[in-house]
Amino acid sequence: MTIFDKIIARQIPANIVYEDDLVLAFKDVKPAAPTHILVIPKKCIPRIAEAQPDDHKVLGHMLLKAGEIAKKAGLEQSGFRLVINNGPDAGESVPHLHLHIMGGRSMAWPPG
Ligand code: DGP
Repeated sequence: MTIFDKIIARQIPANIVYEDDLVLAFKDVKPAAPTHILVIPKKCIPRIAEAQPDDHKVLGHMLLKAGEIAKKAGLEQSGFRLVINNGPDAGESVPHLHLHIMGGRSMAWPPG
């Protein structure tokens, strides 16, 4: 069970900003931007490279909800970034797929 499964099961606390049958969204405990929210599937897909064709519904849902959550957080005009880290070189640290929504400051490209 990952730390994110424990958040889904309410075994550890999190600042939850959105929830439905398929996904949960909560504030990142180590924010790297003024707004930093994680959107996770309730089903444990370890990382995007391990998603299966059957997961297309939840993957699309994550993106749609990320846009809605970013708008609700007031980021529509200023902009925001969506990030998925997959594997060691990308800095993935929790083996439960998560989409970072980051905004509230100007960001460099390419990322470090
Ligand atoms: P990544 O590096 O892409 O695997 O990002 C994992 C993120 O998860 C990282 O930004 C910190 C966040 N995180 C790790 N543990 C917890 C936790 O217990 N609660 C919350 N809210 N966020 C966590």
